[in-house]
Parts: sequence; C-alpha cells; structure tokens
Amino acid sequence: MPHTRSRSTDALSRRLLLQAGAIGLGATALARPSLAAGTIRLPLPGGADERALTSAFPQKGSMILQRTRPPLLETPFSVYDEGAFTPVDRFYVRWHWAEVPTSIDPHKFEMTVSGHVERELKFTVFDLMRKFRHVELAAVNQCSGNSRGFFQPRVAGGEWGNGAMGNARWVGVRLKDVLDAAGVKAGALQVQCEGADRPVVAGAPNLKKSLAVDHARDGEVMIAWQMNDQALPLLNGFPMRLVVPGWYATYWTKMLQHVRVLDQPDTNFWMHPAYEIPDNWPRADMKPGEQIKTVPINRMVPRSFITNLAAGATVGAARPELVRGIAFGGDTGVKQVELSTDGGRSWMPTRLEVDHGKYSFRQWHTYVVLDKGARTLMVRCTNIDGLRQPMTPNWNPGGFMRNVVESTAVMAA
Ligand SMILES: Nc1nc2c(c(=O)[nH]1)N[C@H]1C(S)=C(S)[C@@H](COP(=O)(O)O)O[C@H]1N2
Ligand SMILES: [Mo]
Repeated sequence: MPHTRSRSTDALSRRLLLQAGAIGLGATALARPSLAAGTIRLPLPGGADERALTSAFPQKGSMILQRTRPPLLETPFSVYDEGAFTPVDRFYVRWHWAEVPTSIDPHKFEMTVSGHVERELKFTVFDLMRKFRHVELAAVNQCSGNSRGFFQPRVAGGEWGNGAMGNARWVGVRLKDVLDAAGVKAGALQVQCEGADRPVVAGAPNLKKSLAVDHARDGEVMIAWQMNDQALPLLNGFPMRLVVPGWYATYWTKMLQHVRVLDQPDTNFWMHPAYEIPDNWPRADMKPGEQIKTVPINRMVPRSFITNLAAGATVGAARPELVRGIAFGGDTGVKQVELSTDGGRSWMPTRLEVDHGKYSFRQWHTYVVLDKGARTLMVRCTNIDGLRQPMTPNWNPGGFMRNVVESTAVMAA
C-alpha cells in the first residue's frame, strides 16, 4: 500500500510544480530542428545496428531517437546501471498522437470527473494537492511494446530495444479518493481515462483506456504529479498522470484531462482491437496466423537484465568478476534472481539489493569466475507468486509483453 506523505512534502510538491509551470514548457515545437547528436549501438534482429541519439527534447537528456512526431524516445540501456530509479531526464517517452500540447498552465489545466457519478467535478493539480491525502509509491512504467524490436518474425510498431521502461517514486493522490469525492453510482463498470493529446488526422480516435471500477478503486492506482522528487516533465504527462502499479504503461494516461465512470463496457478502438494479447497470460504467445482468443493487455510479468556488461564486453577470466543488474516481478515483488553461465543447465543465486516495494526495480549482483573464451551469461527472475521467466521467447503480432530469459555474450580473457 502507498504510504502517506508529510506536510513538508506537500509544500515541496507545490513548489516543484510552480517551477515547472514557470520555466514555460512552451517551446513552439517539441523538438529543436537539429535532432541527431551522435549514435549508439542498438543491434536488433534484421534492423540497423546504429541508432541516433538526441538531446533536443525539452527536459530530456541524451535519448535514443525512435520517432520525432509523435515523440518516441528510448532510454540508453547503460542508464539502468546507475541505480534502481531511472533519472527523470533519461526516462523514456512514448506518445500515440502528434498533437501534444507544448505548454500547459497548471493553474488552468483541469481534469474532469464525469459519467456515472453523483456529481461532476473538476480539479487542477493544485486542487488535488489541497483536497486529498498524498501517497507515494515506487513503480515500474513499462511500455507494452518494450523489446518489440527483438520479436522474430518481426512485427510492426515502435522497434524498441529494452529501453522502453523506467522506475520512479510517484507522488500523488489515490484515484479511489477522487472517485469517492464524485460519488460513483451503483452499476458502474469501468473508469475511462483520456489525456490532452490529439490526433493530427480528423476523425482518428483519441487514446482512451479503461480499468475495471474495482481496480480503479483499489487504493493503489493513483494520479501523480511528481516522479523521483521532480514535477513530471511535459513529455511524461505534466501536470498529472495515471499510475497503474504492476500494469503495462498503456493504462498510465498522461496529461490526464478526463476520468469517465462508465456503466457500459468500453468498446473504443484502444481497448479493442488495439492493445490485445493472446488470452494465455503470462505467455501472451501464439503462432503467426493462428486464430486465437484475445483480451486487453493487463498485468506485467517478471523480467531481469544485466546492466554492467553489454553484449560483446570483455571480462577477466579465472578470477571473480562482478555481474550486476535490475529485475522486477511484474505485478508483484521479486523473490529471486539467478544467473547461469552454462546455457541454463545450472543456476546460481544472486544477492538482492534494497527492496523499494513490490512494483519497483530491484538491483541485484553476484560474482562469477569464467573460463577463458566466449561465454554467455543468462539471468532469470522468479516473482513472489512463483512465476519465472521462460527460456523461449513469446510471439504475438502486436509485439507485446516480451518475456524470455535474457542472454549476454561476453569474452573472458
Ligand atoms: N495522454 C497519453 N497518455 C499516454 C500515452 C499517450 O499516447 N497519450 N501513451 C501511453 C503509453 S502506450 C505508454 S508506453 C506510456 C509512456 O509513458 P512515458 O512517456 O511517461 O514513459 O504512456 C501512456 N500514456
Ligand atoms: Mo506503450
């Protein structure tokens, strides 16, 4: 459960937001004209090995440029070696539609709660700060299509490497408390969220995502204005966004403008057919062309990565070498992270570092002694529910929910 914040933190939140409003996120375009600033190696099957880096986006440091409009910015993987929390200026960015407001006045921007409720309510982010109890929760935000670029056969969509994920301490209020203030009526089924971004093409549907009403009221789903002690950057949803712990980021609506309580199932395009997975969680697996029942994507599955050694790294042979990384349990905490140096025949435990809560990245480390030559390191995570990463990757046409034990080839010399 999220814990309650102190008064001084409330004051800090307000100050952070005032600063964010004051620096005028109002560039005329989201990116300055000269975009590329060097390249980075990001080998994907069948793809170019080099990607452009950019520092041209407001409030963002050096990022992998996947797409300019709408902005798709990937976190360079070495950033995850810096700690359990992803620096805000390196946190990945993903928008569906190109019309993203380039400046927002947080004193004027309102979120409306409407639909199957006793009273329609409007809140600025400052109203939320004043009226409701503050909560803080560490949680991983991962795009449904993170690692899509590794799918074979290839699938259409943002060809992400593994950098469409990030971990932050989110501060905000419970969606439950906001819904209670509006008074959800009996017969409510779902809660639909929509942001302030718009499609360029007339008639194309705005992104709208719905959660079951009990999920929306579970006391964990929150409306956040702060990540890792900073106001949300514009590109990560300033002034407020939804945080849905343990669920894929497609539900984490940014620049939250409408919260609608529905008494009918949401059948909008973005719930169906978009963002659907084969109905065999946790695998989300099928054969190309297979006819299979699908359901909306939902809870995340465990993943783990080595962060201190990139593919092709040279490490010392016949002496202890540090291997370090991150893991997350998906919709629950990490129980165990194990390493294999023999292709998965045997597994050795690793040491888990500080526990920041069940939805957070958890750092781990161990030491290996490798014989000289080409070696492969494999890492696997098991979560508290006993769910363990599989040895073979899944496939589905959306390129969603990649889950497989990751391998890193190194040279011991
Ligand atoms: N308003 C709005 N919210 C949105 C989206 C969007 O296009 N518009 N994309 C969603 C998807 S698919 C992802 S992966 C996350 C990305 O969050 P981030 O950009 O803060 O990393 O935002 C989600 N929330
Ligand atoms: Mo996404």
